[in-house]
Amino acid sequence: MVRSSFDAPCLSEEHLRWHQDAVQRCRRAIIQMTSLAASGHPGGSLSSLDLYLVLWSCARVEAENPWMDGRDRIVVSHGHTSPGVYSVLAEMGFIDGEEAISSFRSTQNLFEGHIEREIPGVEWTTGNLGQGLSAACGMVLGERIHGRNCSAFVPMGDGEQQKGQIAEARRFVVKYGLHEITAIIDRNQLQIGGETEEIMPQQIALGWEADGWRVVEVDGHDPQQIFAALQQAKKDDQRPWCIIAHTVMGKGISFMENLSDFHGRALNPEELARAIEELGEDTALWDLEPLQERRLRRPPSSVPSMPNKVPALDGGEPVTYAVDQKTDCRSAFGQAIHDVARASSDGTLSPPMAAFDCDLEGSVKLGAFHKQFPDRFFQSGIQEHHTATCAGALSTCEVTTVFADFGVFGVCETYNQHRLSDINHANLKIACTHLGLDVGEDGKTHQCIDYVGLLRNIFGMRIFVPADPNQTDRIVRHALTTSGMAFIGMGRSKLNTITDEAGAPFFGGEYTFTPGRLDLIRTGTAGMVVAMGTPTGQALDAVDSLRGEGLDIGLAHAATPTDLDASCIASLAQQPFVVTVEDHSVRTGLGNCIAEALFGAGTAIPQLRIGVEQYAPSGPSVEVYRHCGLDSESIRERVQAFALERQ
Ligand SMILES: Cc1ncc(C[n+]2csc(CCOP(=O)(O)OP(=O)(O)O)c2C)c(N)n1
Repeated sequence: MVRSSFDAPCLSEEHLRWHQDAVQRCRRAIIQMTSLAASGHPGGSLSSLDLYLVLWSCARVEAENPWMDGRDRIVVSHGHTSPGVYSVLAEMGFIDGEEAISSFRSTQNLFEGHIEREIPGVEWTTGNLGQGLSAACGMVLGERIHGRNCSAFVPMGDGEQQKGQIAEARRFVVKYGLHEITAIIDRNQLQIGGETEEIMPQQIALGWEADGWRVVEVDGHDPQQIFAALQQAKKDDQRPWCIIAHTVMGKGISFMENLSDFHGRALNPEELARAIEELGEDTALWDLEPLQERRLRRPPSSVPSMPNKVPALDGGEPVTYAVDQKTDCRSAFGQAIHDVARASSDGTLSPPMAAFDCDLEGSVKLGAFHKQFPDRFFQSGIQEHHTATCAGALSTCEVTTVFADFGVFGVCETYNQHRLSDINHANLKIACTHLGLDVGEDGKTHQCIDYVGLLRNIFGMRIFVPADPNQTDRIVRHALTTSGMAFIGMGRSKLNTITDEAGAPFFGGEYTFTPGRLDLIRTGTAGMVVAMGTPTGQALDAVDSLRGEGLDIGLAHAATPTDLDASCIASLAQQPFVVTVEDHSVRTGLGNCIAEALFGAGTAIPQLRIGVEQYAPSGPSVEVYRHCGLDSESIRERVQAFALERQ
């Protein structure tokens, strides 16, 4: 293997000779890998191959130390070119080539169909096209926050350029002067369905230039040209560069060249024999059998994986909002994140934290954080897809990162970005306001009534839904100081403080937030109301009124609806019935979670689900809740009727 650096004047003769030999070995590996797996994407792997070889042999990355701080980041955005990436990583000593070839696309190993961040040398799991540039932005910000410098290179497909998130990301790069980033487009003119210009005409160069990038075009199979463009891009500290590399799909195997058919198809046995011949090798010596045998034997993976680093933050002192101090959960969130940031700052240094906003700063209450830590606040505009990915990637760089937005944009609009961030072991905190029906007069377009149903599919996501500002304060401090993905959901309105039977703040003072626990606000034996989030105050009024009439109903709050303690469920199962109250779709929210948990515990008690049954109209929140039967009087009536039916 020959290595160089972008500080060298050009690629040496020795490097060029090695490159030509290495290209052949990698082509061989790509063909072997995809043929053994009988699937995969050889076409784009072959067209991107020269780019990958120049990048991995010249960037500041080390096979011996693949996760070193301050390394350059090679973020391959068109993750389907995994055979090309794996072949080059093997060539550069990051991974064992035989293991990659024999286990490609098999369940025993990490060499998946699309590149995985777990593989040394791979920075971000991609495959959902359009997200790589955003991820690179997060990584470069992460290095900057830690006072280090790196370059980031983002190879992408040309069909991929159709994806809108890329335009969002390139504007962000220019706004924040992230000139460390260089985009490299594999312009092979083809995508799955044929010619890129036929599938969707696009002015690739003009688009990038219009957003402030310097665009250059190179022969994507000439290593010296690729090197020169990358070197100049790296030197330019004024503008980011986009290198359009003209390539040939299927490069190096004549009958595969310029055919979109080979975008995502492995060779059949006859084609394989022809390819071997073209690679100048003896078919008889090209024995796939040992590799096939190894594939079937399924030896365990020997691949070490990227360590997860999470900063230790100081949660600070919890705040208690008094009973007469009516406020909204989002303000409590704004106060708590600011508190944690202050408690975690080291003298004049900002904390290892960051917050992203999409043009809703005042509404999502990031003002205080922004004011005190302007270098940690990122105004990303109405570009939620980019923001979600960028924030997710930054959160993997030892920076606790908050993405604050309205529920409907921060969850519904960006679900797939969060899913990919979770797959990438992100540590993102998604703080959503204007959740449920509590959006003011904005109406059904803005009512996020499906967040539990959506987010519970994301295996690493913890879902936190506070009942009032006091619980919001505790939950925000908990989410920021514990690792992993977390969602905090809050409404818009000022809420009454939830009180205990003595009239003191229930979630204040000595209260500590414990995930999984059902917080028992009122004990009772005639049935239990379990509420979630904003309507909890209404449920409390309803329950207190029924208790005043002699019906001994209890009230619990489920702040972690998808993760309920077995012991809490066991005591709930002792009740004659349960009524769930939520401003979430009744089809997929708290009611479902409780029903599942009870069923899982082997109990079935009668259940009434009060929730949102249809898209709701515009109107002041109080009226919208009444319209949907989620005001205290409607809840009281339905609980009473349900109790009576069971007597
Ligand atoms: C968001 C998203 N939509 C669709 C796909 C399915 N898909 C995989 S590759 C591909 C075509 C990509 O074309 P291009 O970027 O030109 O890559 P190449 O054909 O050169 O390998 C599509 C549509 C995807 N992976 N991600």
